[in-house]
Amino acid sequence: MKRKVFLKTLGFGSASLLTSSGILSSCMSGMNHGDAVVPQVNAGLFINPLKIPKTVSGNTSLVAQNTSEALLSASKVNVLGYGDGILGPTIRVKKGDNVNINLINKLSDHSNIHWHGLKIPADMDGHPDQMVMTNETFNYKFSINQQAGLNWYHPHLHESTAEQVTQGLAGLFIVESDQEKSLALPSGEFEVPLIIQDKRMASDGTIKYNPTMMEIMSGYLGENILVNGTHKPFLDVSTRFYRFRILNGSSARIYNLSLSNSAEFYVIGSDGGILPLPEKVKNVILGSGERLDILVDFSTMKVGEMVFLKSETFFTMGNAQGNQPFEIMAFNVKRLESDTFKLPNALIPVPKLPSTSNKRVFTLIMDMMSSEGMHKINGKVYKSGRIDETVSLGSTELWEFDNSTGDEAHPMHVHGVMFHVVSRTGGRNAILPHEKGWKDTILVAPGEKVQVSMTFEIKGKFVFHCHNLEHEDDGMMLNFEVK
Ligand SMILES: [Cu+2]
Repeated sequence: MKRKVFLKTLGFGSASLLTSSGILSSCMSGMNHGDAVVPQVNAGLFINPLKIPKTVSGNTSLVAQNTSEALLSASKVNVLGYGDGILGPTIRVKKGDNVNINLINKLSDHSNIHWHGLKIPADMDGHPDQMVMTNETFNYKFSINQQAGLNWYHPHLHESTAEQVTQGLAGLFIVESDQEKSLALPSGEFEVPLIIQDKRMASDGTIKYNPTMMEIMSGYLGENILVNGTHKPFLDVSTRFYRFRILNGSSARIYNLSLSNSAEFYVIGSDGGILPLPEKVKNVILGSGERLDILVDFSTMKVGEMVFLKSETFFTMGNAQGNQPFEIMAFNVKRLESDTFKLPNALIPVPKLPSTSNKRVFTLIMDMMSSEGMHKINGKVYKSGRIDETVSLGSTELWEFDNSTGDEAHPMHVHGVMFHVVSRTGGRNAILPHEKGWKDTILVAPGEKVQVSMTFEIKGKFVFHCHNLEHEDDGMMLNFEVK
């Protein structure tokens, strides 16, 4: 919700806000995460076949529009999408390809597209200043000069990204390469995209987005978990390896992904591509905007068995998150199949970045008395046109996200680069298995300081921000210019 709209619902005009801080503070006193009403994820049977978004090339048109989809029942409800139904197609390109995509905006509001994870020119990146108005078309044209990986696309508007994404505007953007092909990873029907999103819904399935002030702080969590727009989905699998390409496309919800039979699985990639080595894990905590590339070996399971992808509890990400374990989707082991796939010992080497002592520190705070947004980076909320940081083209820098005094998790995303995670101190105190490759979004838990290192190869104006979309819309975003 736009802050000015939110203030109206509290009964304050923005003009009266500065003089009514006493009223505002008494209204908010005692408000903390412990008070946040966190909806419990609904139980139910996993009876809906998993929908798979259609795949298109990098020469296409995306029509952002009002459309409809059956979500909770057989009857369709209004949603947003980049075509017919919720979400958008999976765009699949190869390293070296030229991409030419028209965004046709048929929404009643302005929109744009941010290509999350793509290293492309600043004027194609979907900066919040680059709006595509109703009934206008924008031609996104760029070439793909990066390693294979799972990226995604979504609107990027200051103050209303969360609403458009939650209503359905998001899709996957997969980059392939010959190097990746040489690994002979499971492909075709054995490579399955999973866009995990939580939604708050009316009983007919209509998606609701109207966060309260507490939810702007804690994140707007939904009681329904959808995968690729499918509620309570199942997938029939055979006794072999599958590759799952997972996006946490939720506005705020963090998942602690695991398998219900406690089986180990292999992380082979994260935001920016394939890891140097497969990492055997039992669970991965994934924040909003982060991606995960995993291999699951169903040959260890019996035909007739059902195993769930689930989210376990966790207690490291603030009081609103992780309180409840829940199932996300079911895998029905249906067919016996021999598998020729062998897990490689090594995957794709990740080049080292030059070491650097150029360091910037970004302190993440929440300021409930703020007359602007509550979520601040170095004491500031987002302001269009103000350049907050200037970076030299070609330089390598260390950026530290300091959440040591915070009590909410912040998945911090930097546009226009891929970074390496250099250190995490406090909190979980480690670089986690899925953080050992290229990343563009890093989950910074309460109590943590995380340092990332990156080389700025593209000039122009970009943003970096928290990918908890309620926090982002509240202003937790700054501009930086590379020149
Ligand atoms: Cu945040």
